[in-house]
Amino acid sequence: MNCAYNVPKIKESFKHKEKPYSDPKKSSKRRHAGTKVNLLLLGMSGTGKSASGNTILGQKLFVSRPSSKPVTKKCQMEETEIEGVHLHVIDTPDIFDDDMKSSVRDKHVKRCKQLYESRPFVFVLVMHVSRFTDGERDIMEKLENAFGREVREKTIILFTRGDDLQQAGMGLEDFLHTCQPDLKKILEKCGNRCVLFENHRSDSAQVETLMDNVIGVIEEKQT
Ligand SMILES: Nc1nc2c(ncn2[C@@H]2O[C@H](COP(=O)(O)OP(=O)(O)O)[C@@H](O)[C@H]2O)c(=O)[nH]1
Ligand SMILES: [Mg+2]
Repeated sequence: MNCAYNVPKIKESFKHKEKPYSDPKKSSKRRHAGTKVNLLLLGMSGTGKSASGNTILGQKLFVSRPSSKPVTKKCQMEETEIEGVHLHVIDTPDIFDDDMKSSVRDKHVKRCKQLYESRPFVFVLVMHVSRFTDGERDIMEKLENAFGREVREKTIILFTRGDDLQQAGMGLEDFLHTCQPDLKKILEKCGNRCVLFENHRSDSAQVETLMDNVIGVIEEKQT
């Protein structure tokens, strides 16, 4: 009897004391509505930079196709708005290509800087989930040489071909636990910020996860 009598009382006090639940991610996103961000897609040829750009944009604006030769020859910028954040997505050629003349590389790096430096920016280093090449072992050093030491605080690693993992019955966590020590070091240098994309799927959750990381980088910069 007592119990039955007390129930409404407890509920009433709960109602007055507790604040309505607020998802911290959602309120952080609301705070960033109207923010302008440049995303620079970087990585080796064929890793899926252009395809990932198209997934972020929600439309095929960058040329992406299988090829033994680089397909993207120059920087291209497109824009979109996601959850109120105004994004400039910048696709790039493979500026880490050892066959590229240093004068050509310098020209691309200069162009990238012109495109991204006007607003808060985030680097997205695109890597193929099941292919880690020799050229990628020192990719952070190459990035730092080109763009400066702040790349460490501003880089998110985006692994493509998420379906390869799924077909092997693995998730991103399993992959990260079992990956090569050199890849682990790269991840550590980027604060372990990474996301998994499958560009053959138009799944908005992968873009949302990327946006959570982008906002994380921008907020760290402000504090
Ligand atoms: N299965 C699969 N293929 C992908 C994915 N991302 C890119 N590709 C393919 O990989 C090839 C190279 O992609 P592209 O975007 O041109 O690479 P980029 O040279 O880094 O710009 C294309 O045939 C894409 O369709 C992915 O997530 N899954
Ligand atoms: Mg490309």
